[in-house]
Amino acid sequence: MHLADADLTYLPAWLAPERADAWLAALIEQTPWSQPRVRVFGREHPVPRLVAWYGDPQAGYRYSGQTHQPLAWTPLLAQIRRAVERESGGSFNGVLLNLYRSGEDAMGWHSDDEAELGANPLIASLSLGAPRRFDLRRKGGQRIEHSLLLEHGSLLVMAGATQHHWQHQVARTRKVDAPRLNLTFRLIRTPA
Ligand SMILES: O=C(O)CCC(=O)C(=O)O
Ligand SMILES: [Mn+2]
Repeated sequence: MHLADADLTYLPAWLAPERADAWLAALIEQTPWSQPRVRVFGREHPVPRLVAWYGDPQAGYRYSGQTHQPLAWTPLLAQIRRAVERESGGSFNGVLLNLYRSGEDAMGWHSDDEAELGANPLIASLSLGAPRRFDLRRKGGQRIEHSLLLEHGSLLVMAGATQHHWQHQVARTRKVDAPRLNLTFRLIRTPA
């Protein structure tokens, strides 16, 4: 797929379905989920999903307006990290887990352009569970210019200047009532 000023590689069946099923079940069950609260226009709301941040001890990361100290890599997450590094050619010191419990859970428009990630971050995103639509629009734009259906066991690699020019979202939908787990592997260059 070609999108100007973006560098996206989508591998739909990166994992065999049985392996994807096993990882999904184990990760949902092993993870100490939390639901941060964010201030939007002066009012506090819980984010519409559950999250966990894992990483090397120094990989503090700021998201949803708070600094998060990493949980220690589990054997399973360390194994997944190695597989994702081999595939993407990147090296990562943290992974953000987002659990969308149903189509009611979502993530609003943003770019992964936090200063801690440096310029042109490589981000590898593993999706497990219910397929959800991943939309892209230009920064400063309103129109969705491209959408990908992120399937069970798929890997999406975002590289180059993608985060500089584009925003992404996972919108709410009434069409999905099953959970989806997304893992985004990141390299924190200057810890928060
Ligand atoms: O759930 C997804 O596919 C996207 C997650 C995401 O954009 C993020 O964690 O920054
Ligand atoms: Mn993102």
